[in-house]
Amino acid sequence: MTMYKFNTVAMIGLGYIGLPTATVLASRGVKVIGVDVNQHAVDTINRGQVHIVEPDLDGLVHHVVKEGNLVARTTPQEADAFIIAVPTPFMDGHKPDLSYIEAAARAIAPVLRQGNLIILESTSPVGATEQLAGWLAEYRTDLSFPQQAGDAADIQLAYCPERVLPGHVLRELVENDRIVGGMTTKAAEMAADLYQIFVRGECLLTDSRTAEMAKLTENSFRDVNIAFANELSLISDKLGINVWELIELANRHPRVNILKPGPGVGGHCIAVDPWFIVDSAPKEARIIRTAREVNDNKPHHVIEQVARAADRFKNPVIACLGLSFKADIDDLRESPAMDIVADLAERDLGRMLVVEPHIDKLPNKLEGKVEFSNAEEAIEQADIVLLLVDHKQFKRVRREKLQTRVVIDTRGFFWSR
Ligand code: SAJ
Repeated sequence: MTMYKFNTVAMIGLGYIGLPTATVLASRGVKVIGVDVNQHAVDTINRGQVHIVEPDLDGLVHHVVKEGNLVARTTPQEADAFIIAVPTPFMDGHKPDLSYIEAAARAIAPVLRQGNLIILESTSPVGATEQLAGWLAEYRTDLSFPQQAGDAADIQLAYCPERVLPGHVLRELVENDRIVGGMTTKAAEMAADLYQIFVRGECLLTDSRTAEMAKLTENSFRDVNIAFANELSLISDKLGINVWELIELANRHPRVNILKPGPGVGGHCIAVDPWFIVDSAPKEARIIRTAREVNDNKPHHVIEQVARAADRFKNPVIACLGLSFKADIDDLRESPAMDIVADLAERDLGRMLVVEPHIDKLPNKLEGKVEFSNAEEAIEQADIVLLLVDHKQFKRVRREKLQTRVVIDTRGFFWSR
Protein backbone atom coordinates (compact mmCIF):
# COMPACT_ATOMS: atom_id res chain seq x y z
CA MET A 1 0.00 0.00 0.00
CA THR A 2 1.40 3.38 -0.92
CA MET A 3 1.52 6.19 1.65
CA TYR A 4 3.11 9.05 -0.19
CA LYS A 5 1.45 10.86 -3.11
CA PHE A 6 3.32 12.46 -5.99
CA ASN A 7 1.21 14.69 -8.19
CA THR A 8 4.09 16.54 -9.83
CA VAL A 9 7.57 15.22 -10.50
CA ALA A 10 10.48 17.18 -11.98
CA MET A 11 12.94 15.16 -14.07
CA ILE A 12 16.34 16.82 -14.26
CA GLY A 13 18.12 15.61 -17.38
CA LEU A 14 16.15 14.46 -20.44
CA GLY A 15 18.62 12.04 -21.99
CA TYR A 16 18.56 8.30 -22.63
CA ILE A 17 17.24 7.59 -19.12
CA GLY A 18 15.55 10.83 -18.07
CA LEU A 19 13.27 11.19 -21.07
CA PRO A 20 11.91 7.62 -21.10
CA THR A 21 11.41 7.71 -17.31
CA ALA A 22 9.67 11.10 -17.46
CA THR A 23 7.48 9.85 -20.28
CA VAL A 24 6.44 6.62 -18.56
CA LEU A 25 5.61 8.54 -15.36
CA ALA A 26 3.57 11.03 -17.37
CA SER A 27 1.74 8.18 -19.10
CA ARG A 28 0.52 7.12 -15.63
CA GLY A 29 -1.12 10.51 -15.13
CA VAL A 30 1.64 12.22 -13.11
CA LYS A 31 2.32 15.85 -14.11
CA VAL A 32 5.94 15.75 -15.15
CA ILE A 33 8.17 18.77 -15.64
CA GLY A 34 11.13 17.72 -17.72
CA VAL A 35 14.18 19.93 -17.27
CA ASP A 36 17.21 20.06 -19.53
CA VAL A 37 19.86 22.69 -20.22
CA ASN A 38 19.71 21.79 -23.91
CA GLN A 39 17.22 24.21 -25.49
CA HIS A 40 16.99 22.07 -28.63
CA ALA A 41 15.95 19.00 -26.59
CA VAL A 42 13.37 21.07 -24.68
CA ASP A 43 11.86 22.51 -27.88
CA THR A 44 11.82 19.11 -29.59
CA ILE A 45 10.01 17.47 -26.67
CA ASN A 46 7.49 20.29 -26.38
CA ARG A 47 6.63 19.68 -30.05
CA GLY A 48 5.89 16.07 -29.04
CA GLN A 49 9.04 14.74 -30.70
CA VAL A 50 12.22 13.03 -29.50
CA HIS A 51 15.91 13.93 -29.80
CA ILE A 52 17.17 10.42 -28.98
CA VAL A 53 16.59 7.05 -30.62
CA GLU A 54 14.79 4.39 -28.59
CA PRO A 55 12.11 2.06 -29.96
CA ASP A 56 8.51 3.27 -29.38
CA LEU A 57 9.58 6.32 -27.37
CA ASP A 58 8.48 8.81 -30.05
CA GLY A 59 4.83 7.73 -29.99
CA LEU A 60 4.64 7.80 -26.20
CA VAL A 61 6.29 11.24 -25.94
CA HIS A 62 3.88 12.57 -28.54
CA HIS A 63 0.95 11.22 -26.52
CA VAL A 64 1.97 12.53 -23.06
CA VAL A 65 2.91 15.97 -24.41
CA LYS A 66 -0.42 16.24 -26.22
CA GLU A 67 -2.28 15.23 -23.04
CA GLY A 68 -0.38 17.95 -21.17
CA ASN A 69 1.27 15.56 -18.71
CA LEU A 70 4.83 16.22 -19.87
CA VAL A 71 6.19 19.74 -20.30
CA ALA A 72 9.87 20.46 -20.89
CA ARG A 73 11.68 23.55 -19.55
CA THR A 74 15.24 24.76 -19.18
CA THR A 75 14.84 25.59 -15.48
CA PRO A 76 13.19 23.65 -12.64
CA GLN A 77 10.03 24.68 -10.86
CA GLU A 78 8.35 23.44 -7.68
CA ALA A 79 7.32 19.78 -7.58
CA ASP A 80 6.62 16.99 -5.06
CA ALA A 81 9.67 15.02 -6.12
CA PHE A 82 12.81 15.61 -8.18
CA ILE A 83 14.60 12.87 -10.09
CA ILE A 84 18.13 13.61 -11.25
CA ALA A 85 19.30 11.69 -14.33
CA VAL A 86 22.32 13.65 -15.58
CA PRO A 87 25.60 12.30 -16.97
CA THR A 88 28.48 11.29 -14.69
CA PRO A 89 31.46 10.93 -17.00
CA PHE A 90 35.00 10.45 -15.77
CA MET A 91 37.80 12.96 -15.89
CA ASP A 92 41.54 12.41 -16.41
CA GLY A 93 42.85 9.54 -14.36
CA HIS A 94 39.41 7.87 -14.46
CA LYS A 95 38.10 10.06 -11.64
CA PRO A 96 34.30 10.49 -11.57
CA ASP A 97 33.09 13.92 -12.61
CA LEU A 98 30.12 14.95 -10.45
CA SER A 99 29.86 18.47 -11.86
CA TYR A 100 26.53 17.76 -13.61
CA ILE A 101 25.04 16.53 -10.31
CA GLU A 102 26.37 19.65 -8.59
CA ALA A 103 24.82 21.83 -11.30
CA ALA A 104 21.49 19.98 -10.85
CA ALA A 105 21.68 20.62 -7.09
CA ARG A 106 22.25 24.33 -7.75
CA ALA A 107 19.33 24.42 -10.16
CA ILE A 108 16.75 22.72 -7.90
CA ALA A 109 17.84 24.25 -4.57
CA PRO A 110 15.79 27.48 -4.94
CA VAL A 111 12.53 25.62 -5.64
CA LEU A 112 12.76 22.98 -2.89
CA ARG A 113 10.08 22.95 -0.22
CA GLN A 114 9.39 20.95 2.93
CA GLY A 115 8.22 17.38 2.18
CA ASN A 116 10.18 17.03 -1.06
CA LEU A 117 11.85 13.81 -2.15
CA ILE A 118 14.99 13.95 -4.27
CA ILE A 119 16.11 10.85 -6.13
CA LEU A 120 19.49 10.49 -7.78
CA GLU A 121 19.46 8.03 -10.70
CA SER A 122 22.76 8.91 -12.37
CA THR A 123 25.39 6.20 -12.09
CA SER A 124 27.56 7.49 -9.27
CA PRO A 125 30.46 6.60 -7.00
CA VAL A 126 29.59 5.45 -3.50
CA GLY A 127 28.77 8.48 -1.35
CA ALA A 128 27.45 10.68 -4.17
CA THR A 129 23.94 10.91 -2.70
CA GLU A 130 25.37 12.11 0.62
CA GLN A 131 27.50 14.59 -1.32
CA LEU A 132 24.38 15.83 -3.12
CA ALA A 133 22.61 16.25 0.22
CA GLY A 134 25.65 18.19 1.47
CA TRP A 135 25.52 20.61 -1.47
CA LEU A 136 21.78 21.15 -1.05
CA ALA A 137 22.19 21.80 2.69
CA GLU A 138 24.71 24.54 1.86
CA TYR A 139 22.30 26.22 -0.56
CA ARG A 140 19.23 25.88 1.67
CA THR A 141 20.15 26.53 5.29
CA ASP A 142 16.44 27.11 6.01
CA LEU A 143 15.60 23.42 5.34
CA SER A 144 16.78 20.27 7.13
CA PHE A 145 18.31 17.28 5.35
CA PRO A 146 18.73 13.58 6.29
CA GLN A 147 22.34 14.02 7.48
CA GLN A 148 20.99 16.54 10.01
CA ALA A 149 17.53 15.27 10.95
CA GLY A 150 17.19 11.68 9.65
CA ASP A 151 13.60 10.57 9.11
CA ALA A 152 12.34 13.94 10.41
CA ALA A 153 14.21 15.96 7.76
CA ASP A 154 12.31 18.46 5.59
CA ILE A 155 13.90 17.00 2.46
CA GLN A 156 14.48 13.28 1.89
CA LEU A 157 17.04 11.82 -0.53
CA ALA A 158 17.39 8.41 -2.17
CA TYR A 159 19.60 6.75 -4.75
CA CYS A 160 17.75 4.55 -7.27
CA PRO A 161 19.85 3.34 -10.19
CA GLU A 162 18.35 2.59 -13.56
CA ARG A 163 19.37 -0.71 -15.13
CA VAL A 164 17.59 -0.67 -18.48
CA LEU A 165 19.15 -2.05 -21.63
CA PRO A 166 19.33 0.42 -24.54
CA GLY A 167 16.91 -0.78 -27.21
CA HIS A 168 14.53 -2.25 -24.60
CA VAL A 169 14.19 0.75 -22.32
CA LEU A 170 10.40 1.14 -22.24
CA ARG A 171 9.83 -2.51 -21.38
CA GLU A 172 12.68 -2.82 -18.87
CA LEU A 173 11.72 0.43 -17.09
CA VAL A 174 8.45 -1.19 -16.14
CA GLU A 175 9.46 -4.84 -15.74
CA ASN A 176 12.89 -4.72 -14.06
CA ASP A 177 13.22 -4.92 -10.30
CA ARG A 178 14.36 -1.64 -8.84
CA ILE A 179 16.92 -0.98 -6.12
CA VAL A 180 15.75 1.85 -3.89
CA GLY A 181 18.44 3.16 -1.56
CA GLY A 182 17.34 5.77 0.97
CA MET A 183 19.61 8.01 3.02
CA THR A 184 16.91 7.25 5.62
CA THR A 185 14.24 4.55 5.88
CA LYS A 186 11.62 7.17 5.18
CA ALA A 187 13.41 8.26 1.99
CA ALA A 188 13.49 4.66 0.74
CA GLU A 189 9.79 4.20 1.48
CA MET A 190 8.90 7.46 -0.27
CA ALA A 191 10.99 6.55 -3.33
CA ALA A 192 9.45 3.07 -3.49
CA ASP A 193 6.00 4.66 -3.54
CA LEU A 194 7.05 6.86 -6.42
CA TYR A 195 8.48 3.99 -8.49
CA GLN A 196 5.45 1.83 -7.80
CA ILE A 197 3.49 4.28 -9.95
CA PHE A 198 5.02 2.59 -13.02
CA VAL A 199 7.32 -0.28 -11.99
CA ARG A 200 5.79 -3.77 -12.14
CA GLY A 201 9.02 -5.39 -10.89
CA GLU A 202 9.85 -5.49 -7.20
CA CYS A 203 11.21 -2.42 -5.37
CA LEU A 204 14.04 -3.60 -3.10
CA LEU A 205 14.77 -1.23 -0.24
CA THR A 206 18.28 -0.54 1.05
CA ASP A 207 20.54 2.38 1.98
CA SER A 208 21.92 4.82 -0.58
CA ARG A 209 25.56 3.63 -0.42
CA THR A 210 24.63 -0.01 -1.08
CA ALA A 211 22.37 1.08 -3.93
CA GLU A 212 25.19 3.14 -5.49
CA MET A 213 27.56 0.20 -5.22
CA ALA A 214 24.94 -2.22 -6.60
CA LYS A 215 24.73 -0.29 -9.86
CA LEU A 216 28.51 -0.24 -10.24
CA THR A 217 28.68 -3.90 -9.30
CA GLU A 218 26.21 -4.97 -11.99
CA ASN A 219 28.17 -3.34 -14.78
CA SER A 220 31.53 -4.46 -13.35
CA PHE A 221 30.24 -8.02 -13.17
CA ARG A 222 29.53 -7.86 -16.89
CA ASP A 223 32.84 -6.15 -17.67
CA VAL A 224 34.86 -8.74 -15.75
CA ASN A 225 33.03 -11.57 -17.49
CA ILE A 226 33.51 -10.04 -20.93
CA ALA A 227 37.20 -9.53 -20.08
CA PHE A 228 37.48 -13.23 -19.30
CA ALA A 229 36.04 -14.03 -22.74
CA ASN A 230 38.31 -11.48 -24.43
CA GLU A 231 41.35 -12.85 -22.64
CA LEU A 232 40.43 -16.35 -23.80
CA SER A 233 40.29 -15.04 -27.38
CA LEU A 234 43.87 -13.75 -27.11
CA ILE A 235 45.11 -16.97 -25.54
CA SER A 236 43.31 -19.04 -28.18
CA ASP A 237 44.83 -16.98 -31.01
CA LYS A 238 48.25 -17.62 -29.57
CA LEU A 239 47.67 -21.35 -29.16
CA GLY A 240 45.93 -21.87 -32.52
CA ILE A 241 42.55 -22.74 -30.99
CA ASN A 242 39.16 -21.56 -32.25
CA VAL A 243 37.83 -19.58 -29.28
CA TRP A 244 34.19 -19.90 -30.39
CA GLU A 245 34.36 -23.66 -30.44
CA LEU A 246 36.25 -23.60 -27.14
CA ILE A 247 33.58 -21.47 -25.42
CA GLU A 248 30.72 -23.45 -26.86
CA LEU A 249 32.24 -26.66 -25.53
CA ALA A 250 33.12 -25.24 -22.11
CA ASN A 251 29.61 -23.79 -21.78
CA ARG A 252 28.20 -27.33 -21.98
CA HIS A 253 29.37 -27.67 -18.38
CA PRO A 254 26.29 -27.15 -16.17
CA ARG A 255 27.93 -24.39 -14.11
CA VAL A 256 29.95 -22.58 -16.80
CA ASN A 257 28.53 -19.68 -18.80
CA ILE A 258 31.23 -17.72 -20.60
CA LEU A 259 30.19 -14.52 -22.39
CA LYS A 260 31.23 -13.62 -25.92
CA PRO A 261 34.57 -12.13 -26.92
CA GLY A 262 34.28 -9.07 -29.13
CA PRO A 263 36.34 -6.22 -30.58
CA GLY A 264 36.24 -4.44 -27.18
CA VAL A 265 33.62 -3.12 -24.78
CA GLY A 266 31.65 -0.07 -25.85
CA GLY A 267 28.67 1.93 -24.66
CA HIS A 268 28.43 4.54 -21.96
CA CYS A 269 28.19 2.36 -18.89
CA ILE A 270 30.15 -0.87 -18.78
CA ALA A 271 33.41 0.74 -19.90
CA VAL A 272 32.99 3.60 -17.41
CA ASP A 273 31.33 2.41 -14.21
CA PRO A 274 34.01 -0.06 -13.06
CA TRP A 275 36.47 2.86 -12.86
CA PHE A 276 34.28 4.43 -10.16
CA ILE A 277 34.93 1.38 -8.00
CA VAL A 278 38.65 1.42 -8.83
CA ASP A 279 38.82 5.11 -7.91
CA SER A 280 37.14 4.50 -4.53
CA ALA A 281 39.19 1.42 -3.62
CA PRO A 282 42.31 1.38 -5.82
CA LYS A 283 44.25 -1.14 -3.75
CA GLU A 284 41.40 -3.61 -3.39
CA ALA A 285 39.79 -3.44 -6.86
CA ARG A 286 42.41 -5.52 -8.66
CA ILE A 287 40.31 -7.82 -10.86
CA ILE A 288 37.97 -4.97 -11.73
CA ARG A 289 40.87 -2.75 -12.87
CA THR A 290 42.55 -5.54 -14.84
CA ALA A 291 39.27 -6.40 -16.57
CA ARG A 292 38.99 -2.79 -17.74
CA GLU A 293 42.55 -2.91 -19.06
CA VAL A 294 41.99 -6.23 -20.84
CA ASN A 295 38.81 -4.93 -22.51
CA ASP A 296 40.35 -1.58 -23.43
CA ASN A 297 43.27 -3.40 -25.01
CA LYS A 298 41.14 -5.65 -27.21
CA PRO A 299 40.73 -3.12 -30.08
CA HIS A 300 44.55 -2.91 -30.39
CA HIS A 301 44.72 -6.67 -30.76
CA VAL A 302 42.15 -6.54 -33.58
CA ILE A 303 44.05 -3.72 -35.31
CA GLU A 304 47.25 -5.79 -35.16
CA GLN A 305 45.43 -8.82 -36.62
CA VAL A 306 44.22 -6.73 -39.56
CA ALA A 307 47.64 -5.13 -40.07
CA ARG A 308 49.26 -8.58 -40.18
CA ALA A 309 46.68 -9.83 -42.70
CA ALA A 310 47.10 -6.69 -44.83
CA ASP A 311 50.87 -7.31 -45.01
CA ARG A 312 50.18 -10.34 -47.16
CA PHE A 313 48.61 -8.24 -49.94
CA LYS A 314 49.67 -5.39 -52.17
CA ASN A 315 47.07 -2.66 -51.66
CA PRO A 316 44.38 -4.84 -50.09
CA VAL A 317 40.69 -4.00 -50.02
CA ILE A 318 39.38 -4.26 -46.45
CA ALA A 319 35.63 -4.62 -45.83
CA CYS A 320 34.64 -3.54 -42.30
CA LEU A 321 31.20 -4.77 -41.23
CA GLY A 322 29.54 -2.71 -38.49
CA LEU A 323 30.35 0.51 -36.61
CA SER A 324 27.90 0.66 -33.68
CA PHE A 325 28.87 -0.36 -30.16
CA LYS A 326 26.72 -3.47 -30.26
CA ALA A 327 24.33 -5.37 -32.50
CA ASP A 328 21.13 -3.96 -34.00
CA ILE A 329 21.41 -0.39 -32.73
CA ASP A 330 22.51 2.85 -34.41
CA ASP A 331 24.60 4.21 -31.52
CA LEU A 332 28.17 4.87 -32.68
CA ARG A 333 29.33 6.61 -29.52
CA GLU A 334 31.98 4.87 -27.42
CA SER A 335 32.14 2.15 -30.03
CA PRO A 336 35.26 0.00 -30.32
CA ALA A 337 34.30 -0.73 -33.94
CA MET A 338 34.51 3.00 -34.74
CA ASP A 339 37.90 3.29 -33.03
CA ILE A 340 39.25 0.28 -34.90
CA VAL A 341 38.07 1.55 -38.30
CA ALA A 342 39.39 5.07 -37.62
CA ASP A 343 42.77 3.69 -36.56
CA LEU A 344 43.02 1.36 -39.56
CA ALA A 345 42.16 4.25 -41.89
CA GLU A 346 44.99 6.33 -40.37
CA ARG A 347 47.44 3.50 -41.03
CA ASP A 348 46.63 3.57 -44.73
CA LEU A 349 46.78 -0.22 -45.09
CA GLY A 350 44.69 -0.32 -48.24
CA ARG A 351 41.24 0.64 -49.53
CA MET A 352 38.66 0.51 -46.79
CA LEU A 353 34.96 -0.17 -47.41
CA VAL A 354 32.78 0.40 -44.37
CA VAL A 355 29.29 -1.02 -43.87
CA GLU A 356 26.80 0.10 -41.22
CA PRO A 357 23.17 -0.66 -42.11
CA HIS A 358 21.75 1.63 -39.37
CA ILE A 359 23.08 4.93 -40.74
CA ASP A 360 22.68 6.77 -44.06
CA LYS A 361 26.09 8.36 -44.27
CA LEU A 362 29.53 8.04 -42.77
CA PRO A 363 30.19 9.80 -39.44
CA ASN A 364 32.33 12.96 -39.80
CA LYS A 365 35.31 11.26 -38.20
CA LEU A 366 35.55 8.82 -41.13
CA GLU A 367 34.40 11.11 -43.93
CA GLY A 368 36.92 11.21 -46.78
CA LYS A 369 39.06 8.48 -45.20
CA VAL A 370 37.01 5.36 -46.00
CA GLU A 371 34.23 4.48 -48.45
CA PHE A 372 30.65 3.84 -47.33
CA SER A 373 29.27 0.63 -48.80
CA ASN A 374 26.82 -2.22 -48.35
CA ALA A 375 27.70 -5.70 -47.18
CA GLU A 376 27.34 -7.48 -50.50
CA GLU A 377 29.39 -4.99 -52.52
CA ALA A 378 32.05 -4.59 -49.87
CA ILE A 379 32.60 -8.34 -49.51
CA GLU A 380 32.60 -8.81 -53.29
CA GLN A 381 35.53 -6.42 -53.60
CA ALA A 382 37.36 -7.36 -50.40
CA ASP A 383 40.57 -9.26 -49.79
CA ILE A 384 40.03 -9.01 -46.05
CA VAL A 385 36.63 -9.09 -44.32
CA LEU A 386 36.59 -7.66 -40.79
CA LEU A 387 33.35 -8.40 -38.91
CA LEU A 388 33.01 -5.92 -36.04
CA VAL A 389 29.31 -5.94 -35.12
CA ASP A 390 26.92 -8.90 -35.22
CA HIS A 391 24.02 -7.03 -36.85
CA LYS A 392 21.23 -9.34 -37.98
CA GLN A 393 21.46 -7.89 -41.51
CA PHE A 394 24.85 -9.60 -41.92
CA LYS A 395 23.18 -13.01 -41.60
CA ARG A 396 22.34 -12.66 -45.30
CA VAL A 397 26.05 -12.73 -46.25
CA ARG A 398 26.71 -15.75 -48.47
CA ARG A 399 29.25 -17.98 -46.72
CA GLU A 400 30.85 -19.20 -49.95
CA LYS A 401 31.88 -15.57 -50.67
CA LEU A 402 33.96 -15.65 -47.50
CA GLN A 403 35.88 -18.80 -48.38
CA THR A 404 38.26 -17.01 -50.74
CA ARG A 405 38.86 -14.07 -48.39
CA VAL A 406 40.79 -13.56 -45.19
CA VAL A 407 38.08 -13.29 -42.54
CA ILE A 408 38.69 -11.65 -39.18
CA ASP A 409 35.53 -12.36 -37.26
CA THR A 410 35.71 -10.51 -33.93
CA ARG A 411 32.31 -11.79 -32.78
CA GLY A 412 32.31 -15.39 -33.99
CA PHE A 413 29.41 -14.38 -36.19
CA PHE A 414 30.27 -16.60 -39.15
CA TRP A 415 31.37 -19.56 -37.05
CA SER A 416 29.14 -22.54 -36.55
CA ARG A 417 29.78 -26.15 -35.80
N1 SAJ B 1 29.71 -7.29 -25.12
C1 SAJ B 1 30.65 -8.25 -25.48
N2 SAJ B 1 30.40 -9.55 -25.17
C2 SAJ B 1 29.26 -9.93 -24.52
C3 SAJ B 1 28.31 -8.95 -24.14
C4 SAJ B 1 28.57 -7.64 -24.46
O1 SAJ B 1 31.69 -7.93 -26.07
O2 SAJ B 1 29.11 -11.14 -24.29
C5 SAJ B 1 29.97 -5.86 -25.44
C6 SAJ B 1 28.93 -5.27 -26.40
O3 SAJ B 1 29.24 -5.56 -27.71
C7 SAJ B 1 29.05 -3.80 -26.07
C8 SAJ B 1 29.36 -3.80 -24.57
O4 SAJ B 1 29.81 -5.10 -24.26
O5 SAJ B 1 30.14 -3.20 -26.76
C9 SAJ B 1 28.18 -3.47 -23.67
O6 SAJ B 1 26.97 -4.05 -24.15
P1 SAJ B 1 25.85 -4.70 -23.22
O7 SAJ B 1 24.75 -5.16 -24.09
O8 SAJ B 1 26.45 -5.70 -22.32
O9 SAJ B 1 25.40 -3.52 -22.24
P2 SAJ B 1 24.92 -1.97 -22.42
O10 SAJ B 1 26.13 -1.09 -22.26
O11 SAJ B 1 24.09 -1.75 -23.62
O12 SAJ B 1 23.96 -1.81 -21.12
C10 SAJ B 1 24.48 -2.13 -19.84
C11 SAJ B 1 23.50 -3.11 -19.13
N3 SAJ B 1 24.13 -3.66 -17.94
C12 SAJ B 1 24.24 -5.00 -17.70
O13 SAJ B 1 23.82 -5.82 -18.48
C13 SAJ B 1 24.84 -5.40 -16.39
C14 SAJ B 1 22.21 -2.39 -18.78
O14 SAJ B 1 21.35 -3.24 -18.03
C15 SAJ B 1 22.51 -1.13 -17.96
O15 SAJ B 1 21.33 -0.42 -17.62
C16 SAJ B 1 23.38 -0.23 -18.81
O16 SAJ B 1 24.61 -0.92 -19.08
C17 SAJ B 1 23.61 1.05 -18.03
O17 SAJ B 1 22.98 2.07 -18.37
O18 SAJ B 1 24.37 1.03 -17.03
